[in-house]
Amino acid sequence: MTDPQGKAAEQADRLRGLLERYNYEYYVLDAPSVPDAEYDRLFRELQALEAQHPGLVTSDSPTQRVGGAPAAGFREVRHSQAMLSLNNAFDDDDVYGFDRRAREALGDALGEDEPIEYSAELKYDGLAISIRYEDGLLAMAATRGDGTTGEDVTANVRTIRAVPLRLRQPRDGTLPGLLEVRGEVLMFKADFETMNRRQRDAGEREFVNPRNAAAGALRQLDPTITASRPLRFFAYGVGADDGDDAPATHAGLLERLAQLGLPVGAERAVLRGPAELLEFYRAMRERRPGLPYEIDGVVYKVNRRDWHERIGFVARAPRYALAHKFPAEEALTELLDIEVQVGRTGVLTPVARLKPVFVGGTTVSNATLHNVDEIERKDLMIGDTVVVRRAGDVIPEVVRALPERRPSSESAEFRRDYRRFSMPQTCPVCGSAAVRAPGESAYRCVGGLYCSAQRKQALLHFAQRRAMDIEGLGEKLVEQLVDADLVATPADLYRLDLSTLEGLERMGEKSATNLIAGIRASRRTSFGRFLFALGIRHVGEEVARQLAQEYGDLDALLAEDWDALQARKADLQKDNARRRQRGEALIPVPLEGIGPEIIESLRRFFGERHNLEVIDALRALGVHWSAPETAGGSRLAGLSFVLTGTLPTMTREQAGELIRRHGGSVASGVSKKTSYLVAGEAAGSKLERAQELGVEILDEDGLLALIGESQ
Ligand code: 9MJ
Repeated sequence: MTDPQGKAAEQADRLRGLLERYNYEYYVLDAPSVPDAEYDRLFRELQALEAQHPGLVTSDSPTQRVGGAPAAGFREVRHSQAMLSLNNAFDDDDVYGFDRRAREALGDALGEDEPIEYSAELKYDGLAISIRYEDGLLAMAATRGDGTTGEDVTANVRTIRAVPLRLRQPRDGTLPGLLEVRGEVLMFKADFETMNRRQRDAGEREFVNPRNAAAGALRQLDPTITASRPLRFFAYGVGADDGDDAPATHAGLLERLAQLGLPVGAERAVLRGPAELLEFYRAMRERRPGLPYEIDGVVYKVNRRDWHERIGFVARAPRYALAHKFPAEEALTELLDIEVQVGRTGVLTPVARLKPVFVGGTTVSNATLHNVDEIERKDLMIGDTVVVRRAGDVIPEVVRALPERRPSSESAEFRRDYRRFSMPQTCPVCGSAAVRAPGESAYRCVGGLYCSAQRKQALLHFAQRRAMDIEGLGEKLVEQLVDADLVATPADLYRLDLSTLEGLERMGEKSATNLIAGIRASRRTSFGRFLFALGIRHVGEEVARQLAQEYGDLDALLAEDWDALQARKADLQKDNARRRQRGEALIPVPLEGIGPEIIESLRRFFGERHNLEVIDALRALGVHWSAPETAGGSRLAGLSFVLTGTLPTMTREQAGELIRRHGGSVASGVSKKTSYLVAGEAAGSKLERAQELGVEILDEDGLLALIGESQ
């Protein structure tokens, strides 16, 4: 072809093909092959070309997702096949009952001991829609509505890039003449956060959760607004379908939808019998917090589609499918009071006392409020009705208040039951001043170890498993020991005797003997653990380990001139900056990664006579360490590990210790620098991240083999 029009048509075709392919890779395969900027560049090129040659514009061109003027309202549409709702299950019994009823309905079709095969998938927390494709082209999209009649939201759904405007030609098979795809429109958590940040920056109202944001976006009369909201789509079923290759199973149907270029969730499985369904449910409940989108449960569907009719319906819900819901992560309750807790480093933390409420699978009666700024930002009043959230294993938190539930501020009720919180000027435990350092949001009690709350927390920190690992020394006991003035510093623990302990509440001879043994056993430790146990501000496990490795022993650390070290580091860093510019080799900086804040904290801690006395006393009472940190050799030197999931024979702490003993390091998050991810049972988002980055993945045996310890 040589004529310019023909050339332009060819180029427009080529651009559309590329854009469709990149879109498909991004939204359906979840495996983009080009940067977003390249997509945008090609898109603009196509736009320019179509502007020059308006005759070349096709209705399924990627440039035609947003079009048309705002509508006055949505047209009603009748679904050609009803959009079903699902029956819900809330516990194991409901799932067994579902399986039993399906078996009964199937009768002879099923062998006596033959389990029913199910297709299991996630239950996306979004909005159900139906999208009609005619000869492969998106013709109409409608909300579920009441299941029979919904609203025509075609213009809005066309703006969702995850929804193809044209179905892909499947490798084997033909395009159906008519296909109604059913699925869920939703918003990813990260996109929701970004969008809310933008709203906040622009002084606009924030959205409550991704589901509401998605619903709001879909119901916009102006599709350009919908286009600016990051919506996604997952397909999970069909309505009308005149394809000549109708799959025999639901799993096969999902596979066919994916073949046609529709996004289908990757977390799905074919399972046999109710016990396997429950296993799937539990695994997904574990993975829920790490998923990029919100789910409110899982869905089971009898896999054989010809059995669906046999099993039938009850009211409007099929008996061949079941939604097994997770416990709700948010609930409403009453904010009864705000109390102030004192932490190990003296930080005063406001804590909400709540009317007990069942949320996220447990009863919650306390929740963190983080700090005063948060209370102000959320405009909380004691007496308010509040939303409490408990997601996965995270600490329950008060998300927001419902100020619209407050009685009028003039009313007697309001004056009686509602009040604002203010931070006390003094520590509620010891009465010392509570001060707020400039630039910090936290108030801190200046009482130090004079403050019994800080003393208790310091002792618990000292005794914890990852520090001195004193078995049997829990919160209740520390409370008693401090309140009875039996223990003031960690050294006092090693002075306790049997008769003193036996005199305590709920302390028999046996537990007292065990505790004494636990305390004695803790005396043998490692230098790193000991440093961590001291509770020096900013010195966590990893920094403590680094210090232990660098100094080897306590005396070297105590002899350090911190001011001189600080100056030396600063000089070297300046020197290195110059060397880097000139392309010269860099000089290693001591305690790389340990910044001025930590060094200042060390200087203060070891400059305090009282602390040195406690350390001397601990040593005099038999606390000791011998093993250098890399006693096991250095097979893993220079390698960085991340641990996730449950390992078969050791805890993650033990595996970490093992890695470090062989010279490796352990980080908390997966990055390009990670050498290996060690993954156990129920590994979640870290595993996904490692797979994305191509980080090598090991199981426990693999780790042992690497070290050379496997038999
Ligand atoms: C959701 N919400 O993810 C169904 N759903 O199937 C899945 N909803 C459904 N399936 C039949 N995965 C009616 C509704």
